[in-house]
Amino acid sequence: MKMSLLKEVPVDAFPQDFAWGAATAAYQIEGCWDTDGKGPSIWDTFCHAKGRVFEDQTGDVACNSYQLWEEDLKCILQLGLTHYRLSLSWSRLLPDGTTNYINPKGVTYYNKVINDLIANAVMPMVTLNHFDLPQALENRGGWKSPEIADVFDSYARFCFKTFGDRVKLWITVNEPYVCAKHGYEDGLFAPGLREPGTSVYLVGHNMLRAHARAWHSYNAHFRHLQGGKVSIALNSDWAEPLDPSSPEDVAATQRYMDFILGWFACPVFCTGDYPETMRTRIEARNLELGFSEGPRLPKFSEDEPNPLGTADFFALNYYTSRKVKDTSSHPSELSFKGDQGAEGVMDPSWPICGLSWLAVVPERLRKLLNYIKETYNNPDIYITENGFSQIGPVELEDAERCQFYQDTLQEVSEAIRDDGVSVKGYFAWTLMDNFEWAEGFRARFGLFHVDFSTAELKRTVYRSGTEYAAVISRHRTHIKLEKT
Ligand code: GBH
Repeated sequence: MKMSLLKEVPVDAFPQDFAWGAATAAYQIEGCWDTDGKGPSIWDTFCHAKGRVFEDQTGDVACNSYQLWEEDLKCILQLGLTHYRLSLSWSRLLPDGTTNYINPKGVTYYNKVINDLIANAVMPMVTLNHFDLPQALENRGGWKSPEIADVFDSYARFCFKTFGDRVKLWITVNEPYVCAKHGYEDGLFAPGLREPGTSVYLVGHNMLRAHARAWHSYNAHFRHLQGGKVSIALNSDWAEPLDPSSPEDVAATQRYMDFILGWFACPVFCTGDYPETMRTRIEARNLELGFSEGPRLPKFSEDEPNPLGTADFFALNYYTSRKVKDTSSHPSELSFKGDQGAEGVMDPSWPICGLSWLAVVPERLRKLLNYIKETYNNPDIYITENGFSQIGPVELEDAERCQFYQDTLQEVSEAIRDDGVSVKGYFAWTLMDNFEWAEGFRARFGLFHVDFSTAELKRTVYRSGTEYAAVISRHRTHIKLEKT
């Protein structure tokens, strides 16, 4: 018997109904990009355009989960997950993005996934949109167009109506920050636009409007029948000042957090508007740069539901942290970074796992959880993503990732037990190696390895998967003992 690397996770610190999960996203796993009536999404277009993704790889096949769902289910059961987070491909259900035409094969597929999960006592958490906007909607302006809120709301209602008798945990959109910043500011993600300092805020705004509309629809028409919960998944780094004795760095650190997390969390959980720091900085920069075409950071209209109060829990995606230095007086062009006036750097002592942006600092997760508790009025928190990537030769004996999960779950347990943070669940990113967006298949985050070199796409558990399963199983045993 090998020594267990996760044996020290104090399972007794986790509540009995804690959600032990893993997460995936449709475009990253499903493949069958044009099978059975699926319409294209912006990620299909983006990958097919060449030059955008590592080695021009695509999600055309990915893990082929559209055909191999039962293999995924085996992985889920082998881990003993209590929850599984998946996303729906909007254009598989609604090929042109609207409810004018519903693709019955898409409905059948997700019904099977959801029913199989429930038959095995695994609770689904379903994300309505994880980056893969229908291309037909992009052609009408996509997230930049104000009408998207209405179209998204119709899609959301359709999903609540179709799947909501069984799905009780919903995420409207995944990571509006990443979608807006990488999709419209840097062009790293679909739709690949580089429109610095303008579209990013418009897209973020319309995502918030769309989310708020969908939450209100659920609240008014479905909650009393279905009794579920709806939120929006927000990614955030943890930030701390590079020089703690510099008031400029301290202020920049707050701005850094405000421009990532506060941008969305403040409207939803705090004030119903963007953080004051964002408004102030952006207005000051408009004057400085002589920019006069509109407010850039839009205002929430009185004529539609405000985002305040439109989340039934806090959904956090956490990966990494930064030390922040003030750059507010550096000259710069119109851009999000320039507005933020803060630069995040890595501490040279922090180890990097795989991807260059991913410094491994699990202990900062506890700080971020406490920050959320203090700043956003002690919400119930689900960690909807967190993980560790591998690059280079495949190592099924992924001791470093095991250590990462050990350290992370230790931090979560302390946040719960010692700090009183209401953490309700943890979703490892990700169930299995998959299409890591612009990085293609070279970065592997899975608890299962997927062999992309043959058509079988065989799933094999990593050591970390086995160890995560052991933690979940120990928690189950602990609950049984407590009950007797
Ligand atoms: C999440 O996105 C996604 O929800 C998930 O689908 C994804 O697989 C997972 O995280 C792992 O990445 O510093 O210029 O190199 C996170 C998206 C993309 C955010 C890369 C940070 C760094 C770009 N991340 N980005 S750069």
